[in-house]
Order: sequence, then structure tokens, then C-alpha cells
Amino acid sequence: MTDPTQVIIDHQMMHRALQLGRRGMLTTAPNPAVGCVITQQQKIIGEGWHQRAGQPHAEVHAIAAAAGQTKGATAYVTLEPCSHFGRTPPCVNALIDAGVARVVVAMEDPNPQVAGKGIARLREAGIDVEVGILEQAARALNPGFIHRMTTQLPWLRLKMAASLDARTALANGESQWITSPQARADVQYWRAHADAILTGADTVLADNPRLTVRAEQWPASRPLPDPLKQPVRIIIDGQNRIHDQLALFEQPGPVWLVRHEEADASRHSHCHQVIVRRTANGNVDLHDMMLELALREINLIWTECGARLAGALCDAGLVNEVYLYQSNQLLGSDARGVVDLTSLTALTQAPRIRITDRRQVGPDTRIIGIPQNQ
Ligand code: AOF
Ligand code: ZN
Repeated sequence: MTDPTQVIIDHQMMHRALQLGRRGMLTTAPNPAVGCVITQQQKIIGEGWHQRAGQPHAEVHAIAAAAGQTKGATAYVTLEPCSHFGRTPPCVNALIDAGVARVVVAMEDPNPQVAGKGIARLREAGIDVEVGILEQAARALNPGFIHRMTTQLPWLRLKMAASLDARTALANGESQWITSPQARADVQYWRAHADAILTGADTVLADNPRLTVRAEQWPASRPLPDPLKQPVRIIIDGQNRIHDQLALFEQPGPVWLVRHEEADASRHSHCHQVIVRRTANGNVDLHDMMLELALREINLIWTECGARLAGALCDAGLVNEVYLYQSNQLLGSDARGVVDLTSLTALTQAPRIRITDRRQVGPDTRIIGIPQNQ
């Protein structure tokens, strides 16, 4: 039977490794964020976390920090140590060479190049390996990476802003600033977690948004990342309506345009063009678009768009998480809804959202949930 004191220590150490891993959440893409702690006689002798793709993995940093004290040590890692040569050599080799006796892993690496092979290699080398401690928390570190590795699609978060009576704009289209500055600051924080911000040409032409992450709007309660990375801005432009005189193009960071095969590639040649199939009714095939974006190593997408695109993404089953900011205003029943669900004809078909978090953000309420088709 496992020693109960050891179980508590294992949880404490993995908790620390998760804390370290979180430090990389805004910088490691397309790699996962990973943390590692090395202990000797239940005392931490080395810590590390993955910081950037191409740079050393968490284990390598932790082994270096433990500076030659690793013989017989225990390593706690939030993700299975890698067994392949990628941008960097395998971490299992580094752990075996360091002489660790035990490795505790929170979750298996879903990357097919690893997928259990790292654990097997460690066991073959006579190392005691334990898997699954704080697995749920480890999964929450990398929803985009895990989803892309297991489904070949990015994880898509759909942000919506609505009034208390769940309306998004007046009938005349006036819509900016329904929610409070605090809610908009929170949006900046979540934008920064994404590899890409996705919207449609309709929204870009109507609102002329910048779709950037801005230091001046960053929430005061959160440490400002340095440097502030700009997610790729992706615009679905099936009818070639995007023109050069947009605020989007005055800001730093890449813009990608999603278009059909027949699009005129010479227009906006400075933008990367993601060419996708059309659906039977002539629209951009959203599923095909998502596959194309995953091929470009986009793990996590933050979507801020109009009701039509939001509905189309829901109908296509491509929304993995919704972030709804609900203000304290009433806009009345002539105002517009948040999501157009055109295929919905019976209440029994109404999609349900499993609410995972609900809290106050300034005067507004933020609701996070997972559509139940997921
Ligand atoms: C680990 N520890 O800290 C991370 C791992 O191209 P590379 O060499 O950076 O390898 C990237 C892959 O390695 C990535 O897809 C994932 O499977 C794993 N990430 N593994 O042992 C780490 N970041
Ligand atoms: Zn590795």
C-alpha cells in the first residue's frame, strides 16, 4: 500500500509543478506549458518550466537547477516526459542520465510522437513511474494543445457580450460598449491566452476593431506579461471584402485571411491566406478552416464575432467553450440576439451549455461553459 504521507507530498509537489507550468501559458505555443520539480528526501532541489518552443523543456531546466544532486531523486512533471527528437532532444534521456529513481507524471502526452512511449522508456530504464496525479489540473493547463493533438482541430472559445436580457445590439446595429471596462480588460487577458483571434469580415467592416492585446487595457489585478505577444488575427473573408484602410492593419502582428479556392490571391498579398473549401451554399467551410488552422499549429482560438458566425460555429459543433459577458443593461425585445441558430426548430434540439464558472466582473457577470455536444 502507498504511504499516505507520500501521497500528500506527491500532491504538494505536483501542485508546485503546475504553478510553474502556468508561467509558460502565454509563451510556449505551439508547445504545451509544462512544469517540473525535482526533490531529494522530499525537499525541492530544482524547479523548471517550459518557456518557449525551441528552448529546453521543463525537465531540462529543473535538472540544471538541481546542479548534480539528482542521483536517486524524484521528478514531478505535469506532462509525460518526451521520448522523441523534436526541436530539442528527448527529456527521458536527460532524466535517465540524471539518475532519477522515480518520476511522477500528471498526464500522458497526447502528442502521437510521445503518447506513452516516454513512460515506457523510463520504466525500461528501471525508473519507478506513477501517472495521473492532479491530471485534471494538468489538462486545464493545455486545452488547445491537447485538443489539437487528439482531434486535429484547435480548441475554440466563443466570446459573447450581451445585455442582462441577452441582447447584443440595438435594432439599428449600435453595439459597441455593452459591457464595462472591467469586462473588456478581462477580454484582453483571455485574448492573450489564444494563439489566434478569429472574426468575420462583417464584424471587421462594421466595428473596425484592432483585435490586439493592449497593455493599457490589461486588468490591474493580473501581472502584465513581458513581452506582450500578439495572437494572429484571422478574418473569415469569403467574399473578398476586406480592404486596406482598416485599423487591423495599423497594428503590430500578423493578419490571416480565410478565403475560398477562387479568391484573388494578389489582393492583400502581405496577409497569409488560408484557402478553404466552400460549403454547398457557398460559405466558407468552417470545419475545413479549423483543420487548416490546426495544420498551422494553432492550438487555441478566441472568437469575437457577430451572431451569424457565432451561430454557424455552434451549428458546426466547433465551439468548445463559451465566454459570455452579461452587462447590467436591458436592451428590449427589438434588439438583436447573440447567436443566430437558424437550424433550430424544436426546443429538444436547443444546445445546452454546462456552466463551469460564473462570476462578477465589475458590474457585469462572466459565464464560462462547455457546449454539451462536446
Ligand atoms: C516535455 N517537457 O516541457 C514539454 C514537452 O519540438 P520540441 O522538442 O520542443 O518538442 C515539442 C513536443 O514535446 C510537444 O509537442 C510535446 O509533445 C512535448 N512537450 N515535453 O517532456 C516539456 N514542453
Ligand atoms: Zn521534453
